[in-house]
Amino acid sequence: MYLLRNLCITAFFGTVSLFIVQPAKASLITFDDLASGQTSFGFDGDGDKIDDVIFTTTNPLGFNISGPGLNQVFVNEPGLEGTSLLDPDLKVDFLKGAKDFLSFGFALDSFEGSNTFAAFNLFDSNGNSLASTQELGVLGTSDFPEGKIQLNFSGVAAYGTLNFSSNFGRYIIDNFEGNFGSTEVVTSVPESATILGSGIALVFGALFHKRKRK
Ligand SMILES: [Ca+2]
Ligand SMILES: [Ca+2]
Ligand SMILES: [Ca+2]
Repeated sequence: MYLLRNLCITAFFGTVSLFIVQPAKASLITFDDLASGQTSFGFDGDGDKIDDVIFTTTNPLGFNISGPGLNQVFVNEPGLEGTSLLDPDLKVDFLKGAKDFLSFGFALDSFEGSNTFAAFNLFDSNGNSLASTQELGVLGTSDFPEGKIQLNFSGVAAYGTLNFSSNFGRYIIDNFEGNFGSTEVVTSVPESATILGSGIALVFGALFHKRKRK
């Protein structure tokens, strides 16, 4: 009887801890395995060999991996570098959707000014606009204007377009962060909760055992 009750309590607390879902943790795309000349770059967050996020350009010359060089605030080369002469210059598809927020750093081959900016537009699967933002590049610790785009939104984003404007026609982005629906949401058994559950079960079990003996 004692053993059965103890087992039931252990099972109960074990089940409770199983349903604790860890908070969403964002994924970071570093572009460290991008090769120069590619016209698309895929990110496979969950390692199932199917890309979850794909960046593409219509420029047949493709991307480069290095831009302004040392001392950048928001870019750690390699990054994704390309022409800013198109509109948009870059498209990003979220094959499993993106949620809550997206952010990335950028640098522009340009002087500072009102024509030195990065713009980001986000759409759902029906092509409806979810959110958009535009940031001026400003001189920091490198020789090139830089900035960081941060876009918070509700709903599920299917794709985004990026447009850059710079005097000398080039941009670079890096550290593209977001919840892409692949590796971020993890349902698991947090160790501390399981240990706590087992501990409580043991204490309860011991109490029942004592009472029965009395
Ligand atoms: Ca990088
Ligand atoms: Ca995948
Ligand atoms: Ca452009």
